[in-house]
Order: sequence, then structure tokens, then C-alpha cells
Amino acid sequence: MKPRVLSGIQPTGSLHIGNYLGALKNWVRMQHDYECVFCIVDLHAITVHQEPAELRRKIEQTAAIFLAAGIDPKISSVVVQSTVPAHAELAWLLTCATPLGWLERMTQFKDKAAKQESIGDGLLQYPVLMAADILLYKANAVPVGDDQSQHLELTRDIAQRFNALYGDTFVMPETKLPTVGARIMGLDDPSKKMSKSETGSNHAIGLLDEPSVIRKKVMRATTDSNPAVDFESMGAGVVNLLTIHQAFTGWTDDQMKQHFTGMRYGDLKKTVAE
Ligand code: ATP
Ligand code: LTN
Repeated sequence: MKPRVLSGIQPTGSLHIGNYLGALKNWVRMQHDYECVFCIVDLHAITVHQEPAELRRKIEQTAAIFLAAGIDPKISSVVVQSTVPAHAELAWLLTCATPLGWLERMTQFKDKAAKQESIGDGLLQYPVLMAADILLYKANAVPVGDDQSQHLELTRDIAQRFNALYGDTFVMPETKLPTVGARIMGLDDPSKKMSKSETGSNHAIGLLDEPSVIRKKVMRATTDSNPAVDFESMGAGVVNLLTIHQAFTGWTDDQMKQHFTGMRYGDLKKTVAE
């Protein structure tokens, strides 16, 4: 039997190249070696308010993007989380085995809570539901971007605790990060992770953006005060543009250095935009 993969994306906002390079691209590659379940996690999406009609539209759009990116429904399962009640049921059982302090320490909770006027309990429980998604399918591997590493560690902690309390029940899942592109940063502010929930018009490159829009966004990306690429001293914006290029092309570090050393930023941006 092939080992199992489970991963998920929230049907919120517009999917961007961070979602593709951090998650989707790896999913497409792994589906031949693993038995895969890819989840559209609408129950996670409603931890912050969503308009019901818009959420339904986003679920369909996310499914279409999965297929367009190369997820093959003949070999992989695509699941809308809320259609399988066992996700929420297991989440409750795991909630009862999870100390509150573990959840309050999660950085995503702290970041998202800081942006809300009143903090819903769902936001705190979010990683327990994520643990349920993974443990329910006895997934061996979970391909995600770097921002989810802490949630994966928590998943293993919850599984270990549950197994210790009730006997060997859950498989320990392994985190699978891409070697390049695990954390794509915002084009407008390279100190922040590219994210669907950031509203700035030059923040993210959407998977559904027109080529002309993508070019404009890349040309406007924040760099640093050097005139040209110097691999010994680069600001985060330049590192980000090079990372995006490397993740899409699959070039080695040596190829990157040979091609880009000394290149002026205008030309670097033109190359990345193409
Ligand atoms: P939100 O801002 O609404 O939380 P998001 O952009 O973080 O959304 P998610 O649906 O939470 O997107 O994430 C889906 C997948 O994409 C996860 O595996 C996550 O790790 C990955 N991912 C999200 N943003 C990035 C990024 N900037 N770089 C690499 N991977 C990312
Ligand atoms: N929290 C994840 C989405 C997610 C997920 C999962 C990822 C929900 N359930 C299970 C991997 C496995 C995020 O990317 N924000």
C-alpha cells in the first residue's frame, strides 16, 4: 500500500503563487508516489467571517484551481471538508485531549487574533481541526508551506498525547516543506509572508492574475538600495524575487548565481516577470 498524504487550502481570498509554490506544486508531484487526499477546508475558512454565497463560489473556484494546477482526480481525492462530518467529530475528541496553553502559544492564532475586534473560539480551535483533518486519514506526510510547521508540530503533540491516554490510535505525520519556496514573501513588504488575507494591491501575485498585471506587480516589487544583484549582500525583496524565479524554474544555486550576479534590478524584475 502507498503511504498517505493529506493537505488542505482554505477557500478564502484569491490563491497566490505562495500557495502554489508552498503547497500545490508539491501536491501535484507527490500524487504519483502517495495515496493523496486534498481538502478544501471550508470549516477552517469560517473561523473568520465569510459571506455564505461568496464562500460557495470560492469552494468551486479552489477546486477548479486544483485541477488546473495538475491534481488528477483519477488518482487523488479532492474533498470539501464540511461534507465529511468526521472532521468536526474527531476535532471535538482531540479538543478534549488538548491543553489550552498549547493553543494559546500558536503564532498564527496570535497574529490573527491581533487583527480581530473580538476573538472567536474557532480561531483558537483552528489547529485542532487541522490535526483532525490529518489524523483522520492516518496521513504519513503533509506537504505545506513553512507557516504551517508549528501546526504540524502541534498535530504530532496531540496525536502523541491521545495515543498515550487511550492506546495506539494515530499515525505520526511528517511535515514536507518544498526545498525552495516554502515561504514566499509579499512583493510590497518582503518582511511579511505573502497571504490571501493581506489587502494591498501589490502584495500578492494571484494565480488568476492576467500576465500584464503580473508584470506590473513584479516591476513594482520592493527591493533594496543596491543597484544590482550581489549574492553576498541582498535585501529581503531581492532574495524573494530570486526565490520565486528559482522555485518556478528549478534552477540550481550555481545556475542562479551565474545568471543573476551583477544584474541590475530592472533587468532582474523583467526576467522574473517573464
Ligand atoms: P490566509 O491569509 O487566508 O491565512 P494563506 O495565503 O496563508 O491564507 P492558506 O489557505 O492558509 O493560505 O494556505 C494554503 C497552503 O499554502 C498552506 O500549505 C500554506 O503553508 C501555503 N502557503 C500560504 N502562504 C504561503 C507563502 N507565502 N509561501 C509558501 N507557502 C504558503
Ligand atoms: N491551516 C492550513 C490549512 C489546512 C491544512 C489542513 C493543511 C487545514 N487543514 C490539513 C494541511 C493539512 C493553512 O494552510 N492555513
